[in-house]
Amino acid sequence: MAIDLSPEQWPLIMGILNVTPDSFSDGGHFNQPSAAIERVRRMIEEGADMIDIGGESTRPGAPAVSQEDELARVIPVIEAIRRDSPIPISVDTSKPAVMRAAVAAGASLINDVRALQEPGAPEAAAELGVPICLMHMQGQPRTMQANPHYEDVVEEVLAFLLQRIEACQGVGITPDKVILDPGFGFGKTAGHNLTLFRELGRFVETGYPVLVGVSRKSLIGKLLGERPVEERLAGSLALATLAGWLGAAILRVHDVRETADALAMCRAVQQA
Ligand code: 7PJ
Repeated sequence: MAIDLSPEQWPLIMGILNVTPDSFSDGGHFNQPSAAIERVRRMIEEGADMIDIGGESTRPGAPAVSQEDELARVIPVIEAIRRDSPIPISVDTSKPAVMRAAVAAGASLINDVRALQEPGAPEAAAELGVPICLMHMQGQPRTMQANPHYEDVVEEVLAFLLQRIEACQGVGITPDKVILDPGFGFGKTAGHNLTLFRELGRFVETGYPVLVGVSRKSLIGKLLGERPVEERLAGSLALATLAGWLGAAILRVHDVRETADALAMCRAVQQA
């Protein structure tokens, strides 16, 4: 099913389904299609507008995954979800072959934390014609948190994303297909993340839909005195509400029901 990105529907909830053996907050629970289906059905009941499926762990320090492994993790799960429900599926990948196979299996959005910088990725996205989320990352997952540095984090992240949009246009990806994401936690200190969050309006002002992913991230753990990942729900909801208030189009979250409740409050106040 195609994703409706019209602003009347914002913010949409993207429920996270990790099919990696090592994701930091729900790792290894959902890599059997049957377990994944149960989890997805639950997220749909709870109010998810789409499901994001990723087979490459991009948490800090995570090792690279081969194309074969990524395909083997992701494609059977996409096929199983597609047989079970019409919920829109996003595929979290940087690899052109995975993009192609995922869309053939029923995915209708590409979520690329490398913003189509892998060889062949822009061409694959153009050919597939689905919306594409371009995310900013400084460095690579294995080393990105070692020593993040910016002169001006907002200007640099914005400039990167605008440059990636140009690259997309160069291969024929039209502006209506582009979603932007500042990439919270990807080569950023807590201070960088907070500045980007405060200035989210700068990204929203570009006119492109903005995706925000902060659910359970270490930024929240840090701000709450090294809070473990299972105890970051309230912090995640506060940031989800703020992101909704600031104009985010899509929130990528683990806790769908709670986020839907928080956003209902946000929407009610905005529409009063
Ligand atoms: C993000 C993502 C994010 C987008 C991950 C985690 C790490 N994709 N994939 N934005 N984060 N677009 O969930 O903590 O922030 S994986």
